[in-house]
Amino acid sequence: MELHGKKILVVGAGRSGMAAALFLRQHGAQVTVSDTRDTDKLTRELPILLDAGIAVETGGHGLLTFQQQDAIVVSPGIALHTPELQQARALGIPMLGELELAAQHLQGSTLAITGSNGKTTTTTLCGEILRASGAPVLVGGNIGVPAIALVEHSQPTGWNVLEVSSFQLETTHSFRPRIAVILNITPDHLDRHGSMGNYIAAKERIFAHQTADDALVLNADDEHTQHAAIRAQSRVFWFSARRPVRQGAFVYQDAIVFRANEHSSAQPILPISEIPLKGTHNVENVLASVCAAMLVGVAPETIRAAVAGFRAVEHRLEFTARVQGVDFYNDSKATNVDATIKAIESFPDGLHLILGGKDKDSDYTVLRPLLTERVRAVYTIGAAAEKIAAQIAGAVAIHACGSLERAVTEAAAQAKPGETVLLAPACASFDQFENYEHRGRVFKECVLALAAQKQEA
Ligand code: UMA
Ligand code: ADP
Repeated sequence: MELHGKKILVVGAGRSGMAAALFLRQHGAQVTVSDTRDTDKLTRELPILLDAGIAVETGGHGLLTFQQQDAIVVSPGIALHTPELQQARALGIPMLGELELAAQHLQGSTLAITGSNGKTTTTTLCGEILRASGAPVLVGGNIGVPAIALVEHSQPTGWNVLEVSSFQLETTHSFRPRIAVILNITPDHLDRHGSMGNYIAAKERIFAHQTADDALVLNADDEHTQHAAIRAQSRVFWFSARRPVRQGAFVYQDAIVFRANEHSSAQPILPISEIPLKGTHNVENVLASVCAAMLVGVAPETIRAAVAGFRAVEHRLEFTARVQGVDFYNDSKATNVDATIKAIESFPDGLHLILGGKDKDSDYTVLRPLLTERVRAVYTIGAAAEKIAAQIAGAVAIHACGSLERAVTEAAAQAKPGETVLLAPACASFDQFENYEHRGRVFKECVLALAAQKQEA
């Protein structure tokens, strides 16, 4: 898309919108940014935008603003069915996301990773493995640094490792990663996508423009990614923690091995015992990373060393402290039910589990068998507390706590030495916190305060 002189509206002045607006302006577009936040909530953003010569609409989206544009760049957090965007679509104004814009300008090859869970862990690990191989590597996307902000640093011989979300994929039209990974597809963001079918369709856009020159890495043990293979034009590689695969990465005799094609033998990459992360789900993340790295051409010994040196990303089953024999784990990023299941499965039993927050139209009844098997008590917080309590009633003891602070205190009082207090809330955080990082930080502060208090006593 030619940008010079074009009138382009950027919707949303968050991380994605700010980076897109500045990029577009630098490339000579006439840019307007529209945000529902009021001026007094945009004190950091406004001077940056105005200094760059960007027009700004605050406090809502005006229908007129959306009519007079050559193109509209939509932030990932904004649903496409908002009235202003629907009207613009009816007028035939091209609409794209910041990921699509980035894809049109990034140099080098792209390794893109999506999935309901494990994206950040796998993206970070892939970035570290590729970097260890000596290639110029940039890491960004949904993980935090917008893909468009990577463009100016991207190199023709380099790799762009991108975490991509369903929200970002929904507004792509030509995005074509050389290697695409779908880790898993389990219910998430159904409040935004409306149905599981729409959510899956958005995820599958990661390979929609791939050709036989590209590779697609899929989870052989996930129902939805199994079906996705039928629609792929690219070469499909599989990973499995349970069984050998035709081509791809799998676990064999307690080691991760890679098979380049169905005629070749499996090559050992690293023993499972060297993976420094908890849980089978992290074995899956390592399998996907190994598969992608082998397709890039990284040497097995480089992969092995990079995996061994990897540490859990903050707020993902992160060990916080041991207080009077009780371990505290922060898995604030468990913002959906499947991530909570994986977190519970990472511990044998004796769990005190903090659940709750902003509901995403989730079904918590699926937690019931695991709660009965491994969890001593659940401590509910936030807006979803009543729904959760109703759906898990009878499976486990429930303490209604309201706030995270109270949940930590209550769980600490109930837990015996050798047991574990786990924050893996299965919900978004926005009812009580700025985001999941904020929630994780509050949890850790409460635990550390408790530790200090117990030391004094
Ligand atoms: N806004 C409007 N109109 C609306 C709704 C929102 O103007 O109708 C404005 C808000 O006032 C705010 C801005 O839009 O100023 C927020 O935009 P955004 O929600 O798209 O958030 P960004 O700050 O741009 O961050 C986005 C991603 N956010 C979402 O997808 C919700 C970030 O992923 C991503 O890191 C960032 O771009 C850079 O790529 C976060 C996320 O929660 C971590 N992702 C979801 C997830 O991981 O589950 C998908
Ligand atoms: P994402 O970026 O997709 O949210 P993260 O790596 O940040 O993924 O992990 C999010 C949550 O999901 C954390 O609670 C983490 O413990 C859990 N998790 C990580 N990898 C997986 C996986 N492969 N399958 C299921 N859950 C996972």
